[in-house]
Amino acid sequence: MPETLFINATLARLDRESGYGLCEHGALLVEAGRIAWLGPMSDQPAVGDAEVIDCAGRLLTPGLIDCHSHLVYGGDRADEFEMRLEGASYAQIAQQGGGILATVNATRAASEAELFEQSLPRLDALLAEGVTTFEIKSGYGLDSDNEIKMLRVARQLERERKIRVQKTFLGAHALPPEYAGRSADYIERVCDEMLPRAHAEGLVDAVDVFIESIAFSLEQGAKVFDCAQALGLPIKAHAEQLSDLGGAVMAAQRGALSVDHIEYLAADDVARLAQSETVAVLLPGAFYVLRETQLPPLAALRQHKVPMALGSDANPGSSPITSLLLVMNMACTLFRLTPAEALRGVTINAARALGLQSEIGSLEVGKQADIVLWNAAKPSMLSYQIGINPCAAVMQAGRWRNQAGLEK
Ligand code: DI6
Ligand code: FE
Repeated sequence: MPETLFINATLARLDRESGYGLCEHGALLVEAGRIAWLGPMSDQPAVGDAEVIDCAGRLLTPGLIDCHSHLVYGGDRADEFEMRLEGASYAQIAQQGGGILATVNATRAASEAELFEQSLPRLDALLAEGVTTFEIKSGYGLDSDNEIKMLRVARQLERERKIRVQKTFLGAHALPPEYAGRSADYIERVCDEMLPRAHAEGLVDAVDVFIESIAFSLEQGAKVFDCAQALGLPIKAHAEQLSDLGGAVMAAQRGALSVDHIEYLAADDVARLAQSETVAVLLPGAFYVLRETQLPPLAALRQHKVPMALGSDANPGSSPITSLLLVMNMACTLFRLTPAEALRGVTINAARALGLQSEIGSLEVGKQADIVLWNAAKPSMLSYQIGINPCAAVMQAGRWRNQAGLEK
């Protein structure tokens, strides 16, 4: 693999406790798929026959990381969107077979090939904005075969596009219709059959549970975590999205990688999160689409230095969004994150939320060379603009993935 030397770059290294870690007039050397050196051009080491990329002052960041998505699913829910705007209530839509269960039906009905074909454009939209690592959850199959089918599609997307996909088992996302009124039985099935089978196929990097009044209880969540941890798998939780059931603290006390949504997390509980390494994953896309008004406890998260990450939450119901740049903008506008917090949220802190911080998420010597060159001179541009894609070129593990905007 040839060496690549970037020169005249504005490096956002994301290598410190806060801020961008900017280095202007910087250079960065890639060797054997890893970052071999970076720093001011004035200190640049001599290199042999490396490919030299003159960035002309433009910005280089680590590859973006979408640490929370449900982008593998069948069908869409545009009709429901339309019905709601024409005055139908959520309950009416549910009675007509809408909501999560509509997506469960469409996902179950789709073959693996159809699911792949439907999911690829969503993945490609995120890829085009410089995303190099994805997390993709199951959770619309809700039985062994269909959960495994979803995770196989996630693996196939990873292989097809030569990206990194972390696969998360979310069997406890909703109660399938055949278990109506028998949620304890379903959780037993998740623990005794569905999760062990998916894990045996090597399809599970982490286990997530939707702990919510409309989904599973705190005790049921804890039970699934017991099973996950007995298999040696990391855990994470959808928690405190619509109400405060204590899911985030319970998950953090068990060493969860992340707790996600957390709009209803009490500020007083944030100190308890800070006692673990758990990352707070904020999902402004769902907040926007559901027109929520309860903000996550941002002041407390900052005060206790809980790392904050951002995800697309790409899903057909509450977040039909496949733009991580738009999510960064929403995080700034709706949650009042600073642009530096937003960029950290889709790089180093997103890496932490996936347990991959020693490998990706910042520009540091030894890390995998996942690098984006932007048609922008400063990092605030990434959060500021809506509807333009400034991604010029993407390198993944030292190989060019998209170099359309690259001038050599
Ligand atoms: N929280 C959400 O907002 C989505 N899932 C979840 O756990 C909703 C998913 C959907 O409506 O399809
Ligand atoms: Fe989600």
